[in-house]
Amino acid sequence: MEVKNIVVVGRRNVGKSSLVNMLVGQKVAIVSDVAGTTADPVRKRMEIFGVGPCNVIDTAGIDDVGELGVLRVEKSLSAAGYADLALVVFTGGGLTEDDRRLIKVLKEKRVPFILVHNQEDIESLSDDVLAALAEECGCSVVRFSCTIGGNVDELLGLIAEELNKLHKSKGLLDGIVNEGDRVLFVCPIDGEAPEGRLILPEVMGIRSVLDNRGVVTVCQPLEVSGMFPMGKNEYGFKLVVCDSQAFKEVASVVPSDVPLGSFSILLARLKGPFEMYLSGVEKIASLSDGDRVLILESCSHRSTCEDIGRVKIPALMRKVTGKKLEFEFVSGVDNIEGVVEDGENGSRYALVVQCGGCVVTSRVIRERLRPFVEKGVPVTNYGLALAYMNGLFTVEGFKRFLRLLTNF
Ligand SMILES: Nc1nc2c(ncn2[C@@H]2O[C@H](COP(=O)(O)OP(=O)(O)O)[C@@H](O)[C@H]2O)c(=O)[nH]1
Ligand SMILES: [Mg+2]
Repeated sequence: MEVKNIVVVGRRNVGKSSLVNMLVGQKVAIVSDVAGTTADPVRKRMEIFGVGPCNVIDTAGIDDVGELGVLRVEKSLSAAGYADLALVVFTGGGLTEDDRRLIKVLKEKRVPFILVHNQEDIESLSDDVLAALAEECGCSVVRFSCTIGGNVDELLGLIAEELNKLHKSKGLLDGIVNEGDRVLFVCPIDGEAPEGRLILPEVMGIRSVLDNRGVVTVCQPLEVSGMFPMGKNEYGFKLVVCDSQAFKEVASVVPSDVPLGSFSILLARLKGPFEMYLSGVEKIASLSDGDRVLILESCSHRSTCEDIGRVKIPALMRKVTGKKLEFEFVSGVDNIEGVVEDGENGSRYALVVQCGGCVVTSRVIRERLRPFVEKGVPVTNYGLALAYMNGLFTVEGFKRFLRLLTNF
């Protein structure tokens, strides 16, 4: 399950750290009346009823000053950019210039936010100002006091509501499968399958078909031919989705007029800028000797993903293009600004390949890719790059599958 990131932002001393402590119910962040106590973003995992696991991230004040202060502000804003939801803490009965600048950044980065007026026990937010702010910012505004407490549950309820808005539009097959549509999932149960269960994308897919009132049939590769008697789509499957490993085997028995794709491509569509990935993947065909390819891994300790990104993709790309390519790797979700800036005109990379991002949110992926996209560097992802290099783009069923994904 995706872990949602909730970032707490605002000026210094408005009670951000106090609020984080209240939310997670323990003292994880240092609270003090000395402005600038919180330096680096501090994250704490918690479970929110109706949402699931969340990281609550405490940040330094966005009005910090001085050489280090400016760096801290940058870190806070960068953390805010990755968030699924921001809690903007403010005090004193209204927004300041700094608060408004922060809100502008959140809007630019399309991060939903809730305004939390803290220290209500010192100065209260008037009804008029509250209504005006809700109107102006298009968000919920909550009165709060960390000293008095009391309405933590109300705030948690609003947080859940906001995060669920986001969540609802996120099924693997949303927009593709409609009521009554039949879908065939091919899930190999081989040595790589986990003991006693299905892998996450398969489960997400089944759930999404059900959410959209479709009908899903699940089988292993050997049984696929039986689903198409006489090589005809007699059961009227709208599409077939299989594990990438089994693609060739399955493609040989599925009629060519049936869209045939893989879970990794569906995941790519859900998790990233899909149209961009699609045009970016074509760059592979025009790579030249000496070109640098950047591989972005969003998780750092997954041996299977690591093998795909560090070994399989570079080897296949060198083989398919026949060019002398250089590969660089960045793992984890660290800031990549240093990597991006390192070029005279534009970027030093000819292509960026992003991993499937199974453990991060789509917002994190988009934010990571944004600097490259802004510099005009083609970006694509593991699933699409592998499909392209394995020749899937010339398979009729796969072409139909891509059309289904982009034309709804
Ligand atoms: N009176 C009052 N003081 C608060 C409230 N929330 C936080 N404080 C105090 O404000 C100061 C700054 O709080 P802190 O959480 O460190 O703020 P941050 O810099 O935004 O993280 C501390 O002395 C807190 O005890 C509140 O609701 N009411
Ligand atoms: Mg603090």
